[in-house]
Amino acid sequence: MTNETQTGEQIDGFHLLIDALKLNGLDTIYALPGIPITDFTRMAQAAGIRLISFRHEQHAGNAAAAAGFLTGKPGICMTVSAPGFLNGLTALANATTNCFPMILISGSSEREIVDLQQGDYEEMDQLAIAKPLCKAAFRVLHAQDIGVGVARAIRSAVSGRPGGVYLDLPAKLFAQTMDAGAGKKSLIKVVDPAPKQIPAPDAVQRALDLLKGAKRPLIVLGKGAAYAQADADIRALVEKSGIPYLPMSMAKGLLPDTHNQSASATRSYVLAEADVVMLVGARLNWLLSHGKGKTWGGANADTRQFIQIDISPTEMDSNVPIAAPLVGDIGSCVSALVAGMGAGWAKPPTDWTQGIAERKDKNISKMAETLAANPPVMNFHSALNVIRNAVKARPDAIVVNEGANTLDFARSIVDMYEPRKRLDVGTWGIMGIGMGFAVAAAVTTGKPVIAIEGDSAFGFSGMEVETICRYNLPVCVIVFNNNGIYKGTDKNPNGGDVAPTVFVKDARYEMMMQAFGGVGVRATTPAELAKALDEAVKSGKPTLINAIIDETAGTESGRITSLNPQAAKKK
Ligand code: FYN
Ligand code: ADP
Ligand code: MG
Repeated sequence: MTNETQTGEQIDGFHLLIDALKLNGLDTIYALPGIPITDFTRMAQAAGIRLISFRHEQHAGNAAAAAGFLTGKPGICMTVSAPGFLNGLTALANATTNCFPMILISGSSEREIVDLQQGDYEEMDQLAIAKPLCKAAFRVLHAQDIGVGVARAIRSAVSGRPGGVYLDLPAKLFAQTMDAGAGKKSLIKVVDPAPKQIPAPDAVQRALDLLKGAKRPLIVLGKGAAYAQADADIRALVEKSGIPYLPMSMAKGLLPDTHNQSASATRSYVLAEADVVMLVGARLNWLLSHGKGKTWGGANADTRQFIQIDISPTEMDSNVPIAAPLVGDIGSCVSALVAGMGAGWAKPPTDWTQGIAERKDKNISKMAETLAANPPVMNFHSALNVIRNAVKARPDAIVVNEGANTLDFARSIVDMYEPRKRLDVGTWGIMGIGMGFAVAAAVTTGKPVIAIEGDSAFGFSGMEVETICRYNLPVCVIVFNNNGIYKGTDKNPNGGDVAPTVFVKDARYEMMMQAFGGVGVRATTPAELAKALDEAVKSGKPTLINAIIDETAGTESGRITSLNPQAAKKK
């Protein structure tokens, strides 16, 4: 602070924070007002920041996380202290697990009282609690440090492996004042927040050598590849190499699911048979059976080799040995591979690609038959067929998807055509992301959003339909209503209370949207569903379609029955 910067005018913590966010292009806050941030939300809105106010902090946090994934800038969530902070923390932990950049800013109680445990209003040592659940956590005590705090939060969220950051702001900080000129000078515009990380040339060559020798190569694209926004380079890698690829669920649409090199429709076969597998922004976690076991059995179980592209060096060898680790940002790694492939790159042997094509065609025809059937009571397939057609007609629409069967069936039935158009339960398989993700998708893109929700999954965030109506967002929620978790037919052997997985029969979910001025439709046939969805997408009006699904149609735990030992035994 030098004398020349002194202006005589004062600026407070509220405005320093607003200016620090604006200076870094962070123009939207997903929040829930209350002590001590109520005034902040008003002032931020008055200063031109878009303030999206939620009914529960977890959904505001999920919205910030999805905004981070879609834009590559940290999504900002703001909550009150203690319970509000804890509600937001679930979303922060989930964002970190999924490698989505977000910043949770929480107001907190005064340090002097909290540290002596003297019983302050909403007393809690929030920083200590947040630390193990996020990538980085900071507290700002002095107004002149707000600029540094925001800068550190931004860099921590988006550089290297993206993730969630916690920023603790005690109530007193907001009202602190300092000289306005010095305050302005204390703010930092972060230069190059997510610097490129160029892979080492020998690592690129090692990967190329391994790929070149492969007889049955496979590329697995994960949501890190979608996040990287290196769409053209990834397409070039796939098409120039001629290697079949498998998209993880949120990488669907990076190349259109109808691409002739997609091996989605014969997933089990390619995982079991591939001899060299190149992972691009996908971890070998439970979703890929940790790279071993039955899923990865087949002819090459003992000799299979992995190439892994990831920005995090410590991801390598996390489950199985990685023969060719390629550490760097996906854009740089993939473009280096494409350059290194040169002109005379030989496509994979045709017995591999032909074998895949045949199996895939067979499975796709089988699926087409199932989708064409129109059973007397609507089921997952006949309802999802309608959504499949709607997304084909509007490939720019964003699909949000959660549930068990509703998730699993939608993943394979609803083809995606464009990158970053599918948001789902992610790495944890978490329920409750639905309405938060839908709000962020609509707010950040302005595109139609189609939220495909199991009736159970919808319940976690259902109250946010009011938020959707309040901001008049182009979101169409489709509740797959089969009267319960997995299905609606469980019985309590003793009579009395209903079984734990069963809900109120024929619940009128559509009336929830009507209650707040949106459109609500009850659909019992594919034709009714198609009409309502078409109108929703065309009008952009907040809509909830209560799609009545055969209550006997689901299976316990969907496609992950193996993780539910009791259900697996019953099967
Ligand atoms: C896929 N398939 C298709 C198609 N797409 N057949 C025909 N046409 C098309 N377009 C086939 C594919 O080859 C598989 O058959 C099968 O359909 C399922 O494909 P999917 O969904 O890609 O694969 P799978 O085995 O379910 O994937 C494993 C998984 C996935 C772990 C990645 O289940 C997943 O993402 N699960 C998340 C679950 C979750 O989080 N649930 C929330 C908690 S629910 P085969 O090749 O014959 O195998 C709490 O209960
Ligand atoms: P999926 O669930 O789709 O398989 P994961 O979340 O398991 O995907 O994996 C995403 C991976 O992508 C993480 O290991 C993360 O470090 C990595 N990643 C994220 N962004 C980038 C990037 N820009 N460059 C390289 N790797 C990235
Ligand atoms: Mg259900």
